[in-house]
Parts: sequence; C-alpha cells; structure tokens
Amino acid sequence: MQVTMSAQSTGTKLPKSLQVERRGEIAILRLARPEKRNALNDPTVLGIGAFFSSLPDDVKVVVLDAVGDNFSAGLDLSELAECDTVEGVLHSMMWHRVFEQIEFGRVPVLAVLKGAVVGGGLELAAATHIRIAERSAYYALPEGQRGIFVGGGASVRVSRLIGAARMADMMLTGRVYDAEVGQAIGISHYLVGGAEGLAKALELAGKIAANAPITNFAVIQALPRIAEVNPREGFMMEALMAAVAQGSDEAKSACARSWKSAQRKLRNSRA
Ligand code: 1HE
Repeated sequence: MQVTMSAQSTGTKLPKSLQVERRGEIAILRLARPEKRNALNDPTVLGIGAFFSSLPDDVKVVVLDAVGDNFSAGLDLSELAECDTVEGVLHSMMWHRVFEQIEFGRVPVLAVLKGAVVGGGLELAAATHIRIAERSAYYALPEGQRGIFVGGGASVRVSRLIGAARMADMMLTGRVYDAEVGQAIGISHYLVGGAEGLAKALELAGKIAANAPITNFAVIQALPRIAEVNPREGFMMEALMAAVAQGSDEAKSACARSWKSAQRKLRNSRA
C-alpha cells in the first residue's frame, strides 16, 4: 500500500497519522488521526513499525500518546472489506510484527490511555510496558459484535493481563470496562485525572531514562521471557541476566556510589 510520508524529528519518514516530539532522551509518538478516533489503518500501523525500528540511539524511553479525546478506536473498519482470507492472515501477522517491535524493542514504552481504547487500540496498548490511564479511558473488544476476531495480539497479551475468562466475556457480550475497573483488573498501571496522563508518563519516563540501560534491557527483554518458561530454566536465566547486569560498568559505579553513601551514613550515625 502507498504510504503518504512526512519528515519527522527522528529522521524517520512517517505517515501524517503519526507525530513525533523529542523531549531530551524521551521520544513522544502520537497517534494523530483524531477525526477518525485514531483508528489504525495500514499506513499508521506500518508507520509505528518504522518509528520503532529506527529509533535514534539517544532515545531511552518512548511515550505513546494520542491527539484528541481517544487513544484509539482500533482497526480501521473501512479496510476490513478489502481482505480475503489469506490477506487477512498476512494482515494480522503484520500487526504482530509491528507490536513485537514495541514489546521487544530497544527501549521501554509507556502509553497514555484516554477515551476509546478498543479493539486494536487495546491490543496496541497491551504491547507497551507501562500504561497510564486518564479517567475518561474505557476498554472494549467489539470484535465479537463485528463478526471478527482479535488480530493484533490480544489473545496473547490482553488475556495475559486480565485473564482469558474476562477477555472471553468482553468479546462475547461486548462488555465495556471503565478506567476504574481497568485499573483494578490490571489493564492500566496508573490512573490519573483528565489531561494528566502525559505529565505522569513523562515523570515516569524520566525515572526510567535514569536507570542503567542494562537494567531497562533486562526488564523488557529478559523478564517477560523468564516469566513464560518453567521455573528451572527461569531461575537459570535470571541468574545469568543478574550476572551480566552486575558486571556492567553502570552497576559497578552505582554500587560504589551506594556503598560510599551507606558508609557515610554509618559514620554520621556514630559521630
Ligand atoms: C472509524 C472507526 C474505526 C471511528 N474505523 N473509522 N473498532 C470499533 O468497532 C470501534 C468503532 N468506533 C466506535 O465505536 C466509535 O467511533 C467510538 C465509540 C470509538 C467513538 O464514538 P464517537 O461518537 O466519538 O465518534 P464517531 O462519530 O463514531 O466516529 C467519528 C469518525 O471516526 C467517523 O467517521 P466520519 O467520516 O463519519 O466522521 C467514524 O466512521 C470514524 N471511526 N472508529 C474507521 N474503527 C487487528 S484486528 C483489530 C480488530 C479491531 O480493532 S475491531 C474494533 C474496531
């Protein structure tokens, strides 16, 4: 498909439905199709993939935000009619590839959720590492009502977040969860007031950017894999990852700093 591109501040060519802003080590990627409630058409999904596959080296954290009152109304339904069966499989696999670039990319990704976080929008949110919901956020999987199935990884990621039983209810009955329930059942990590999501995300992103890169790497690459394997392999993977992290220069200097500060506190308490 032909994608209309415009130059963005990361140097990557992105479609008009995406905007990028840099704030130091943090890059903000915004879904910018509010007139269509940030519905995800192919150029937008491919653009998200292009953005994450060409992140500049000095970006340490990404915040995924949205223009307008809604995070995303999911799959652009006008593209549904164009697919036959094989195209449908390939289309879903394309979403999987792009969302894997988010989940298993180089940097932690935080999402700011508001208004509709439905269908593919919820699948996109689930591929990020930390979700901050504003009180307007609501979650639904209207695929059941539309005669389709999820195709952007929800069977794996959303079921892992809230359990397959809750996900089945959402799909079979069209149940909608509001932001409070979404927080209680584990869709979001943080719940904030209206229009406070970006500020909270930037505050958290600043903390994450200050972590040792090896720790951020271990958390997004090793932790989810360890959580999936059986405990015997998991413990071994954890021990190996811990040794790699401990051996890094950042860990050595951070340990030295905290050892010196502990000694100082001890001396002061004795004085
Ligand atoms: C869209 C889409 C869309 C809005 N694709 N165009 N997703 C859904 O089933 C959700 C469909 N959307 C809605 O239920 C509602 O739009 C909302 C509840 C999200 C928002 O309602 P509202 O009243 O604010 O907006 P609206 O008037 O419904 O829509 C405004 C415009 O956005 C309108 O276009 P217009 O040209 O008539 O102004 C809508 O057509 C357009 N729009 N949502 C295309 N989704 C990998 S598989 C994933 C499978 C799924 O994601 S299934 C879930 C699809």
